[in-house]
Amino acid sequence: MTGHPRGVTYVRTGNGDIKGHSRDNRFPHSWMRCTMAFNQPLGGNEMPRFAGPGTFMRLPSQENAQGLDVAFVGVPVDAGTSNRPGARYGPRGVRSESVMIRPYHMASRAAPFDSLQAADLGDVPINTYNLPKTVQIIEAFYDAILAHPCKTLSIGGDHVITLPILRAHAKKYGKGTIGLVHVDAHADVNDDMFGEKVTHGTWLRRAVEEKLIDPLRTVQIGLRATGYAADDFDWSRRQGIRVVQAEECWHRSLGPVMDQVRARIGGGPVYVSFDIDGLDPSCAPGTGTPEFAGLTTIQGYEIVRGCHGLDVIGGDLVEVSPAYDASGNTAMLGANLLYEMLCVLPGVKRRD
Ligand SMILES: [Mn+2]
Repeated sequence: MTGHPRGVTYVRTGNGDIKGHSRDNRFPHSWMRCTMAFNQPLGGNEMPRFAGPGTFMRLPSQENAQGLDVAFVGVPVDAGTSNRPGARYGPRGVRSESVMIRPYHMASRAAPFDSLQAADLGDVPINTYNLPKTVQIIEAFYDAILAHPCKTLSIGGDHVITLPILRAHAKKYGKGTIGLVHVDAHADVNDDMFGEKVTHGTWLRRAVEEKLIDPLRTVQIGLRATGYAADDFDWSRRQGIRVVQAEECWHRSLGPVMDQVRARIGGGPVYVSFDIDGLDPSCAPGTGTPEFAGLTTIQGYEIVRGCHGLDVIGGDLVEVSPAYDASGNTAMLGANLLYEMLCVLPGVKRRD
């Protein structure tokens, strides 16, 4: 049962028939799903969690963004990675572990699948032998999605993917207008790596230089550990970016930090880019460039939930590398953070 036309309500009648449908034995418990006007994730009481489709939360898959409010997209790239590889398997790993997530958000009462038409658009068909071409392929893929009134929640892939995604968004929303909430252990503002200008450690510098984002409405949270020079963090500050180093977060709730972030970003479009390595390796070991003394899982949730009320236009969760994720928990955490992003998108209803 995929792709309910928006606005159509299906009602289960006394004899088990579904009004508007002939009886469909494939979905014996379909009453709940069929009262919904929007696509629903396949529930754990309809199909065992370890089975069924391999889409994000087992949502319907769709070929293009027609009729969607939000699309999940996999970007299976790790050619931009500087150390441990494997983020190319991130989309598959995150989708696989997303089966545990239920549609209703208990704490905020957000019911995203009552409010938005969502589907999984599958993966960007990147060229794994050619990073520059891959970056072009990603941008064109997002251009096609953003031609529709549809937002994207992307599953990385290493952090290089955020550059072409932002290039596409800047064409739609305007150069220099997009604010950025960037969670990461690393500033990602190197000028080059091995002479290459587009990598997972340079994308943010390129985004500032190309005026894809507004540095004054950009915040980096979780930066830490070691660098080659003081400039590794100070370059960001010189552009007017607010840098919240990990030490500023230790032993604290990030609620007050997010109050400041919302005040700084204010109105206008904002994109959320969440590198799983912003969290401590005790929470998220399955990643390519881990750094210790990072944010906790709870702080990661506080950051995303703290984006509620902002005009969030999209987001990504990057750098999950399943080969270093023996338990699958890093991928599961990544899936949950994407769900948290979904719940703070404008227009998501909160149940009374
Ligand atoms: Mn990072």
